[in-house]
Amino acid sequence: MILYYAPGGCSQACHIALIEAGIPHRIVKTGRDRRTEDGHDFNLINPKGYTPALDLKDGTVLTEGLVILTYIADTSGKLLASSGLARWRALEATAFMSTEIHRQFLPFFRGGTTQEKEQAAQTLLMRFDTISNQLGDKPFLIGEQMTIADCYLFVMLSWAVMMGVALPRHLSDHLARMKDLPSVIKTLSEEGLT
Ligand SMILES: N[C@@H](CCC(=O)N[C@@H](CS)C(=O)NCC(=O)O)C(=O)O
Repeated sequence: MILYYAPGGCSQACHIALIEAGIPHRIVKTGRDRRTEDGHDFNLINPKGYTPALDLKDGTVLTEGLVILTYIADTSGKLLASSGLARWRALEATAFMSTEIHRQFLPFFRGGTTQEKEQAAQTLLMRFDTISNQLGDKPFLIGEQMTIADCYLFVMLSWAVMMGVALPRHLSDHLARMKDLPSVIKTLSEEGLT
């Protein structure tokens, strides 16, 4: 498989998941100019123009982080329960992050006004509070095992720290735990972020 990614972007959740799941893959960096590091027009690979995109080896390309993460989990049998409430809670949390949290960072990444950033930071505090209550003292969001929700959460928490958004203690602890995982260390190193 080939993961098209942007260093430190939301694609990082898929990168962590691929490594954690042990799926053979390679990664291809994609620039803001929509060129891949190996010289291709990324718009021809994913006409939506954004990362992540996952080439399933036969030229079939999957997009949307939530779907790619679910595909990685279902293909590997790791990072997501195959049935039952734990599966739906993990998907629920991942959807919450991909829709309700991710977009709140837009004013920070796209040169929003101070007022827009302050408003977004307020909403982020509320959203992170919800996730923090769900996490509590558990090692991972859904329980004892890491799931795709933790991969996504890692990226959202990293962005929050980068943008100076204060995190509840449970979430800063979660971020610190994730940073120590071999899969996360490898991901950051491969993305040139260490
Ligand atoms: N709906 C997409 C959004 C992906 C997305 O926002 N990707 C960002 C990086 S975090 C990107 O590539 N932005 C570049 C652009 O939109 O031109 C998903 O959930 O995967």
